[in-house]
Amino acid sequence: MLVSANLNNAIPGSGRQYLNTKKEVINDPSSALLSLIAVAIGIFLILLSMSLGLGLGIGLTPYGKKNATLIPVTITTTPIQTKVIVRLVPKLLQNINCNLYSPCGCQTTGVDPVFRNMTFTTTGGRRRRHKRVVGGTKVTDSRLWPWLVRIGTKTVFYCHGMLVNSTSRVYATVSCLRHHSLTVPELYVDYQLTSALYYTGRLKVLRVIQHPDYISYGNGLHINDLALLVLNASVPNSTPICLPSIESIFYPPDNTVAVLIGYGGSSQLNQVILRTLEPDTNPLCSQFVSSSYSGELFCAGFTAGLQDACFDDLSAPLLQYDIVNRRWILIGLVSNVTGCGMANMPSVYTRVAAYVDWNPLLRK
Ligand SMILES: *[C@@H]1O[C@H](CO)[C@@H](O)[C@H](O)[C@H]1NC(C)=O
Ligand SMILES: *[C@@H]1O[C@H](CO)[C@@H](O)[C@H](O)[C@H]1NC(C)=O
Ligand SMILES: *[C@@H]1O[C@H](CO)[C@@H](O)[C@H](O)[C@H]1NC(C)=O
Ligand SMILES: *[C@@H]1O[C@H](CO)[C@@H](O)[C@H](O)[C@H]1NC(C)=O
Ligand SMILES: CC(=O)N[C@H]1CO[C@H](CO)[C@@H](O)[C@@H]1O
Repeated sequence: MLVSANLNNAIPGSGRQYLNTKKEVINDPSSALLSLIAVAIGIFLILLSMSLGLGLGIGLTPYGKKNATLIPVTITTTPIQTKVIVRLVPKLLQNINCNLYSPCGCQTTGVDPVFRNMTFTTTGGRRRRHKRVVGGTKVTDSRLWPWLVRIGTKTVFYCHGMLVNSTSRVYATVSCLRHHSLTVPELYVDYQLTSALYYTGRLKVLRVIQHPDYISYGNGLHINDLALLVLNASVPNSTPICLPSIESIFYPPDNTVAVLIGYGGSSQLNQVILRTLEPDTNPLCSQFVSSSYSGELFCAGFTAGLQDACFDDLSAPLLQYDIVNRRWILIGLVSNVTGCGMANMPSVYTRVAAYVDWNPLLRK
């Protein structure tokens, strides 16, 4: 009776009918009697099974019971490996004083980024659920990284981009644009943005020039993963980032101090200090980038992880501070994220220095 009443209730507008039926059940003396009998049988069955279980337990002693009580003891005696990892701001990044007269790679406002020493307490291979740059600090001033833009449609932004050569040209990875099927004419960039709350402006992408030798392998390797976007106008109050001065498949060298900036899938911009890892000399990187592709890709991160790009940071820029010329240089773009801060899983970057001579900038 109750079952059919519930079914009736599932039909829209039949709630009243359900209430009526329920009332009937309560007032029906024969049903009440049946319920009482059912409850009594239930209690009897529970008691029976409990005594049976107890009996079985005793019957199986000495082993069964003793081992059962030993289980929680085993758990508490397993030591939880807690480690404290401190990563200090390298000297190079302690007092940045960018050259305001540089044609590229300097904040025109004279506002330089400040980095923080980071302390991590880790309990081993814990999985991270973040979607953006991990182990870094929030960036709340849009003047700090004026070269960074976000690329997407009118409603959703997916990939990171960097102003290069002029403030109307943007570097991004082909893999990110393709992953999100981003094509002209539905392509836009947002600029000078640290959070969705502080939106500054938007420009239209007129053209996308993909590297002609871009190849994507099924295993997550993207070779020649670089595209140039041409904007419909210049980003105001900005300068482009600098590029490495000479084309090189060996730049940057292993263990170079670098800064990754990214919004992830959220709107909050984060920055983190990383170290580059050369695939030719570093097994941490060669597990992802074989020697055949070490000229086009490199890694950045740490053996212990904790600081890294995350899954929504595709195409995010990796920068190096050139202390001699006092300006920032673009050395990498996130091509693949393997572990998002997990130990032994550094992210893979397009080696921007390998493409200095790939110059579609003059082809309008
Ligand atoms: C980071 O730590 C070093 C060494 O302990 C210290 O000299 C420096 O002032 C600290 N930097 C910041 C930004 O806290
Ligand atoms: C832009 O590219 C042109 C052509 O290669 C070059 O002459 C110029 O110096 C570049 N400008 C900047 C700011 O990188
Ligand atoms: C460029 O595109 C943006 C966004 O569609 C538009 O608001 C702006 O007027 C355009 N500027 C020029 C110079 O066409
Ligand atoms: C990144 O690489 C992994 C394999 O290491 C692959 O499964 C994944 O699809 C790749 N992701 C992208 C965005 O290429
Ligand atoms: C599987 C298991 O851990 N068995 C243990 C149960 O407890 C006895 C002694 O109490 C051990 O000898 C068994 O190895």
